Amino acid sequence: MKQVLSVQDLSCVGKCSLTVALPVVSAMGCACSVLPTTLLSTHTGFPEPYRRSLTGDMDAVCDHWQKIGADFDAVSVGYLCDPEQAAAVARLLERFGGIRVIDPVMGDHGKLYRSITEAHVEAMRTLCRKGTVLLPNLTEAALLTGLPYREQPTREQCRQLLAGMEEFGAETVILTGVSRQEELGFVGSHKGEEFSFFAPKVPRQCHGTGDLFAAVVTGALVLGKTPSQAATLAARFVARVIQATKEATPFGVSFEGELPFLWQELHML
Ligand code: PXL
Repeated sequence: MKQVLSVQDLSCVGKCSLTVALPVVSAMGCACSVLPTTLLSTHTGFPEPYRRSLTGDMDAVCDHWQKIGADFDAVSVGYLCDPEQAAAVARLLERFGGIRVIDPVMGDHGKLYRSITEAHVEAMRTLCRKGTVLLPNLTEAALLTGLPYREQPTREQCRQLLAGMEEFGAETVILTGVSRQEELGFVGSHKGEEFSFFAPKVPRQCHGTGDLFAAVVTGALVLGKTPSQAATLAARFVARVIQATKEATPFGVSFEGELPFLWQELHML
């Protein structure tokens, strides 16, 4: 069985990060190990969550894994709380192998999430240099590359963002949340070759969908699918999940009932 390690926060209420990666990766038939980087009572979309950083525990956890011979076919990195945590994850990626999927979660719609600083952005630039696959949204790609943020970039502007992100050295870059008039999708490049996918836009802002996308991409890649297949499956799954979510709230999306779709579509590829 393929072994995935998911490295991100454990937000106890409000589906995102580990609470979506675990069920999704498992539903795809892969084993999902976890390294919670911070314990939060909720994600930061709720006011004033309780939080306890686990940055100081990460190296000791990795030491133990190395002792018992644990290793992974893919490591998937999501939301990190501070620059020190990004440095600890960079050390982890030196020790454990496989495909490194990095979602540089820092903001959306042109704005940083609460508590993300310029030092954090700089630490994420360093971390991105260790990725095989980078999954920035438009906001994160603009922040990381220094290019201007645009709500609806043209094809050429997407290409410039992709080219800027490619300079971090990853094989694959997928720009997520690319908005056109009536459509939403992604634009990617794999070893310089472009691919994209767009679906009709559902006018609903749902929390945690980027984390779902990253989990599906990781599962599909570790099972040997191409980056284009993996990202298209992820986008179709997320579109269904948004459709199934009747009311967008910070508690999260209704992805559970769509897991059989994910399994079926995965096995049709
Ligand atoms: O879904 C991204 C995410 C993950 N984890 C935490 C967050 C966010 C976005 O706000 O706050 C803690």
